[in-house]
Amino acid sequence: MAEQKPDGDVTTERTGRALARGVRSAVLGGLSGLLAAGAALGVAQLVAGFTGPAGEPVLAVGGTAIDLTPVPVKDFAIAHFGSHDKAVLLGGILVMVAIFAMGTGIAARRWIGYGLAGLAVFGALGVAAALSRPVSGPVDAAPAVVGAAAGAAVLFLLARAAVDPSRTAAGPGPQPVRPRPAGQSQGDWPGRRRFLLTAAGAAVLAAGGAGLGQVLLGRFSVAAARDQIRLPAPAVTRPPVPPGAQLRVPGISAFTTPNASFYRVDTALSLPQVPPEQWRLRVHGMVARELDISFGELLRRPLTEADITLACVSNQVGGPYVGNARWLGASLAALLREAGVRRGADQILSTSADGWTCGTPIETVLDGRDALLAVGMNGQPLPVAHGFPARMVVPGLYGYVSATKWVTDLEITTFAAQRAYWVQRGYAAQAPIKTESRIDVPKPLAQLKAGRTAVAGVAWAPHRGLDAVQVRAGNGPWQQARLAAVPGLDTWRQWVWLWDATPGLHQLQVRATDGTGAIQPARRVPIFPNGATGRDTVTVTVT
Ligand SMILES: Nc1nc2c(c(=O)[nH]1)N[C@H]1C(S)=C(S)[C@@H](COP(=O)(O)O)O[C@H]1N2
Ligand SMILES: [Mo]
Repeated sequence: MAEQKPDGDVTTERTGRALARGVRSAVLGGLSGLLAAGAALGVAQLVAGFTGPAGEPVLAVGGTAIDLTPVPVKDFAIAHFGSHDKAVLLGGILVMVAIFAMGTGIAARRWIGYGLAGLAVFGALGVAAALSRPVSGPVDAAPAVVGAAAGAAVLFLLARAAVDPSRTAAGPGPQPVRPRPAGQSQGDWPGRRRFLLTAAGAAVLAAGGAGLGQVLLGRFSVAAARDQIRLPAPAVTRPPVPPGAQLRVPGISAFTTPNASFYRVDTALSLPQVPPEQWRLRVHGMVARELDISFGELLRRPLTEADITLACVSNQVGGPYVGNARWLGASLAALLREAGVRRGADQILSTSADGWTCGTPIETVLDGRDALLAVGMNGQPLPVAHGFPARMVVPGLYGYVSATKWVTDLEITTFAAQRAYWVQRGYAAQAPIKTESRIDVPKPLAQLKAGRTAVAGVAWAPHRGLDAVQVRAGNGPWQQARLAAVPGLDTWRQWVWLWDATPGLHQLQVRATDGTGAIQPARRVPIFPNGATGRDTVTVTVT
């Protein structure tokens, strides 16, 4: 373009210098924006280290995003990212912050007001998110406010350092080109040293604030308090799980899922840290007597052991969001009887320390099943990820209508009067776990040798019990699988079928029959609004 001009040489040099200056300005602007945002987040984390985790702006924005996420997007996230959905969300937020910060930094090169406005927006979002969390107080606005102020100071100092003295005014339009001072190269610009020093200071502020904040936030961890807990012996013990519950088939799901590999599903971006000495459970609403019990009082109640399979409504056919544990807890029914449920009440609306809500039918809790206020899982205090210090577990109901973790409040009410978290988002208010079966081995697309092959897995219909499992290859006849022993009606059940595999491509299919004689439906329905149905199918090649 410049070459076409008659005064080519001068114009080319001038255009080249202008271009270099433009690129440099964009790089400096983008970098300044990133450093300002980094300092803002670092300082915010440091302040949150004093005021508490609820005000940490990235987590607050993430938590708000989760609550506002439309159901289909949430189902997509759970299906595609699984337990990594939270890491993906946080990563996405940080990428968006970085892009916004670079844009703001570049705009701030034109006029610092744009930059300050950008940081104000950034801070306001953080404040709004922090204050709208169910468990936050006014003090939780502090991290975002102080962080945004720190970011603004950093942006201002960087802008002042990086100002180009060869430009007379900060306004747009052509700028006079001044001769470069002798001995100064293209990469060397006035203010460079000052900019670099300021940038290094901002980076230290960002990293130091984040690191120190992280350490301070560690004060809120309940890991040490959990280690101190000694669970009392159960008043109602169960015999050990019968050895016959575990088939000797390599690759089959363990009958008792170890705590460390138990699936985790919840809306909590950072795990609620509820100190047991501060924990209280309030039982109120349509009751004769309100109750308010401490963790010590809960441990002094008669505790029951029970093997119960927990399943998530978001589990796809064949999916991983199901697990079985031996729980230890106080009877929920006994607690309700003590409070005296008033006539007409039909729902327990339970609330967690982080403000999530869950609606459970009172009738189900009172019908004699082992509905628990659990404190132990497989011989350990509840892991923090699974609800420490106390959670609900009710056999036969999907987790979102029964299994409140970090539970602190039970309101006795009606389904007509109150809708819980997922019910507000369209999920069914009544959600018994559907009869399901899963093929654990062989794995999908496995290459097998012809001959005797174990096809095995688990099937569940908690509280109805599991009576039969049938398997077939291709369109062959349904064959009875052998069922493992079970300790009761409330757990899943292992099954195995010895298949005489012949060469070719085969589709293996499974279906279960529950204790009422009903066969698991073949019809595929999606997770929404009350759980998926269909048959788990695995395709294998036999040679
Ligand atoms: N506080 C709280 N409790 C909760 C949830 C939640 O989001 N918050 N999710 C529920 C759902 S949908 C399921 S399936 C179970 C999962 O329990 P787990 O994570 O211990 O496997 O917890 C339930 N309890
Ligand atoms: Mo769930």
